[in-house]
Amino acid sequence: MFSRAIVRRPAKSLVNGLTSANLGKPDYENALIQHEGYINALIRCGLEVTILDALEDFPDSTFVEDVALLTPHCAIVTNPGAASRNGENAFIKPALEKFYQQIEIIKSPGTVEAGDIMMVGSHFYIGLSERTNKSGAEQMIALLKKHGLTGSIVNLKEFLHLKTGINYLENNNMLASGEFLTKSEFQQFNLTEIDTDEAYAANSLWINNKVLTPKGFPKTRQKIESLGYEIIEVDVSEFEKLDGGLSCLSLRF
Ligand code: CIR
Repeated sequence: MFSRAIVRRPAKSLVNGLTSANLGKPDYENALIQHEGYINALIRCGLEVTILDALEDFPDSTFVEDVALLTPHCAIVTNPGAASRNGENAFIKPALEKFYQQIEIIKSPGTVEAGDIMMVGSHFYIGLSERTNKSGAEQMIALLKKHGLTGSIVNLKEFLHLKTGINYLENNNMLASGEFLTKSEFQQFNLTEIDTDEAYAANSLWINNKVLTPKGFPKTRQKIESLGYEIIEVDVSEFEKLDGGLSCLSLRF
């Protein structure tokens, strides 16, 4: 169970964020409204939410999940692989110091964005992507080990980050899309296939036995409901325009 979350307000520069989505530029005012809706959903899940100020120099900084991995034992500040995001990491550390005594850091040449990391109990799956390299993943595994946790590497080709295409809903339930459906390490889980035309909703988010799903993906919603979860639908269409999903918008711990 989680008790807290950290989010960062979208910057006006959000409109210049990285994207491959081809859905047009996000609307800043609407993004602010949707971000508020997202915070309200976290509160409905029982979380106390810390809201950090926008960082205008970093258009993608609202995707705060990528700059740290928060575990029950330690926090690990990452080193983003995207040039325009490298530097966001320095701004998360002060916020984490309020909650964590043990803060570790991923160092160059290692790069990690924590959207590539999926927590399953005390094990962490780490995707090797365009943003997370082998050195970063190996540093991450060593740091996890130091704190009594384990990690393993997953290769990926089709998705921006690991959790763009696969997410754990606890109770052995996992949502998976595309290349993740057939990977051997995930066959031990109860895999729910997310159709290609709803692949964005593979990034649905378990929080305290509720599941946040993006608005507008009815097949996925129905599949998650049939697993027995209460759904909270959240409109994050402005963030979808920047390849960002529900998990990307917060750190939960
Ligand atoms: C980026 O390309 O870095 C942002 N536009 C989207 C980041 C999404 N974060 C995530 O999947 N954890």
